Amino acid sequence: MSSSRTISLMRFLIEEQRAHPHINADLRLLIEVVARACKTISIAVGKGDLGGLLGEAGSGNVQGEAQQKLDVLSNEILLEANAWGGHLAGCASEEMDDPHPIPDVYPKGNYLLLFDPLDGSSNIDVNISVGTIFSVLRCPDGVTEPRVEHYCQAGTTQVAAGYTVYGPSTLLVLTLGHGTHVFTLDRELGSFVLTRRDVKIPAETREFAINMSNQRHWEAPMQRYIDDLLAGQQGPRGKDFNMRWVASMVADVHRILTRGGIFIYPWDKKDAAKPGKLRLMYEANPMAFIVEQAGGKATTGRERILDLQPTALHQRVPVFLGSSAEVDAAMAYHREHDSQS
Ligand code: P6P
Repeated sequence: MSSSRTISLMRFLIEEQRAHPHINADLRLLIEVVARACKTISIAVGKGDLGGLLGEAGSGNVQGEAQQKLDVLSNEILLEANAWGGHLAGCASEEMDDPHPIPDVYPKGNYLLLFDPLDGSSNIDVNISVGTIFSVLRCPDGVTEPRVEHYCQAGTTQVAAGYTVYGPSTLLVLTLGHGTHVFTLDRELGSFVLTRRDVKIPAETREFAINMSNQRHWEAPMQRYIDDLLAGQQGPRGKDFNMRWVASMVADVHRILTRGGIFIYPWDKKDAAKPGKLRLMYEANPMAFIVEQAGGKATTGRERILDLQPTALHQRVPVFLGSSAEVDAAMAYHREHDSQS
């Protein structure tokens, strides 16, 4: 039950607004609307087979991926929730080729919302945790019909970012630029309650997350880095490592946020034209903001993700993120390789 000790998301946002004036009423409304939409998604995901929403929708998205029914529903829930509030100038989604304008019947606001409505959705049919990832940008002054170029802002310009995990409990992880905080959905109250304030990722780790089946396709420094992790105590790193790979970025990142680790989705030559698998604008950038606010690091293996200047809405990027000392160690392998080539 709620008590004066429990801090709801709404109370947290009001107290953050008092402390940081850039958090205005529209941004507060945006976060609350997205959180409410994620509660609806959590209910739909939680029904599993009983909801008649498992399996493929029979359509594909701009990524060339088959859409799950819940991908389509989650996308629609987020679009509908954010249409009427007057806080957004537009939305962009992994599931839509082009930016989505706010219908003319509603007032427009000063923020741009980008999201992956249901990350890891290929895991839904096997009942593994999935989630929503979102990023908030300011719409450039004077722009009322934002186009792709208005969304293509560096990750350092984000005003907020978050993800949810629809797992044993439903969690909302949020940063507004002043720390990373965790809220747990109290299903009796129907609201998110602050359960961890200002999370910090341990700088060191013995755990890495990567899809090892791609190993033969990685570039040389990546091969050497992982080989040295696998060599354990007898190897150059002088300690044994553990591996985890959920194949849901939200689940892997949340484990890292909670106990440390490094998450890597590097470039591989399976499809050499693609710079990586994960999308910059609504996966890598929001996760990088969240991780950095928790004291971690997020790079491409060579440069800071948040500094990248985007050129396309759905562009992909290699991702190394998590415990700062381990991200530095992985970058050192790439730096040494590059200095010799
Ligand atoms: P793989 C899910 O499709 C996703 O975008 C991320 O959530 C996840 O980390 C990655 O792809 C998994 O990729 O190649 O292991 O299936």
